[in-house]
Amino acid sequence: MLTYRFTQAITRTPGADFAQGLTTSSLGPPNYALMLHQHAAYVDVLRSLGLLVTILPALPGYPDAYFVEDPAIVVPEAAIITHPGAPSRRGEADAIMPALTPHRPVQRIQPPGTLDGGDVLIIGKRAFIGISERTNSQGAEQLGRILEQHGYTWTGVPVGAGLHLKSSVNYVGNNILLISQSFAGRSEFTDYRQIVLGPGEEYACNTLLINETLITPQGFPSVYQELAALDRRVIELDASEARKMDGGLTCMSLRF
Ligand code: CIR
Repeated sequence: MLTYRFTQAITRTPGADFAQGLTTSSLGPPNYALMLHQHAAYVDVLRSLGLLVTILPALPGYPDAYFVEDPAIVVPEAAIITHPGAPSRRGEADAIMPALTPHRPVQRIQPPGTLDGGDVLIIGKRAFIGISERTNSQGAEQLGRILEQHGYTWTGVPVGAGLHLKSSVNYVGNNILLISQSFAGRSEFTDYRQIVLGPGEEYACNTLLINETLITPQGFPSVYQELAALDRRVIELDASEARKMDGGLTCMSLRF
């Protein structure tokens, strides 16, 4: 099942303080000029796919705010503003709201529930909500109830290791998931065919499906080959600087 067609995206320019964002990576210090360059290339690709892209300005004091996927979830029926799991990111929720109110009725996750959009994988009318370091079971339950109001079913998925659910599992169309070894075969995902990525390839699980096109991180040639064998266009993008900050291609936009 294909998710609905995207016509728009919201992104945010990385701030000069972006290197102060949260990270567990040991890939070295990120470079701001390169980050801006890679972000601009990302926006260019979204535009080349026909999306109308809104670029919000950097948000001083919130170095992770360009990972706009986390403070909101957008479905055709609503926008849900989250209560991000990391205290340093909570202010991003109010900041993203004005960009969404023109497009969707807005609902909100309330504390003590916490939720990051990176934990939310929606495939058609089915939602998988990761319970992770950032998303607690109250947050998942609140989102699940909101989605139920709009006709969705949902399943909570314990994430264990890794930042978010979508660090390890993403939908690539045609009923296929791109999934890390540690999630492969889990009971929640048995309805899908799975392309399992092995050790060293996990980062490429964070591949973004925009309508018929897959955008995948550069540097994973065998993953590229597997994706190219699907009946889709595949675009590689260098996400090295976002990766140093534990982020990837899905994290840097809200699509709707
Ligand atoms: C964080 O730790 O919150 C950011 N440095 C990275 C967030 C990545 N977002 C995502 O995977 N959706």
